[in-house]
Amino acid sequence: MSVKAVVVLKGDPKVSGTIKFEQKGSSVVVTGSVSGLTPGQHGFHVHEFGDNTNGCTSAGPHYNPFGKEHGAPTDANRHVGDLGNVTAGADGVAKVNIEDKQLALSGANSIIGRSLVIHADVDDLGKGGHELSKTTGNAGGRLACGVIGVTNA
Ligand SMILES: [Cu+2]
Ligand SMILES: [Zn+2]
Repeated sequence: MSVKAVVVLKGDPKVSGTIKFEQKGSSVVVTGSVSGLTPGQHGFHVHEFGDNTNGCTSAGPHYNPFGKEHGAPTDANRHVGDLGNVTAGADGVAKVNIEDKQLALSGANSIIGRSLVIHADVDDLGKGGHELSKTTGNAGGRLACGVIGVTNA
C-alpha cells in the first residue's frame, strides 16, 4: 500500500486549508484547497522542518536535500520543496492539484514530518531578479503552515 499524508494549514486566522499527498507511480499527487486568500498567486512550498514552535518561521528554509537553487517545479535546478504557486480565485479559494516527480513520501528524502507553507505573495520561481529570488522566490510572508503527517484517509 502506498503512503498517504495530510497537512492542515494554520496561521493567519482568515486562512485555512487541508492538503493531501499520495504516491501515484513515480509521482506524488498533491490535492486539496486553501481558503481565505487574496485573489491571485501564492507561493507554495515544502519547508525543511516540521516545527511550528514559533509559528511558520520555525519551518525553516525550503526543503533542499540536494543543495540546489530555488526554481520552478518544472526546473531540474530547484529545491525539492518548490511547488511553485497556487492561484486563488475571486472567492479567495485556491484549488490545488499538483503532480510532482521530486517529492517523496518514503525513503531518505521523505517530506513526512516537514512543513507545507503557503505565502502571502507570488513565488517568482527564481527568475524575478530580486536578491531573494534564488532562495525563496521572494514569496513574502508565511500565511499558514502545517506539519505533513501520515494518514490512512
Ligand atoms: Cu515557502
Ligand atoms: Zn525553493
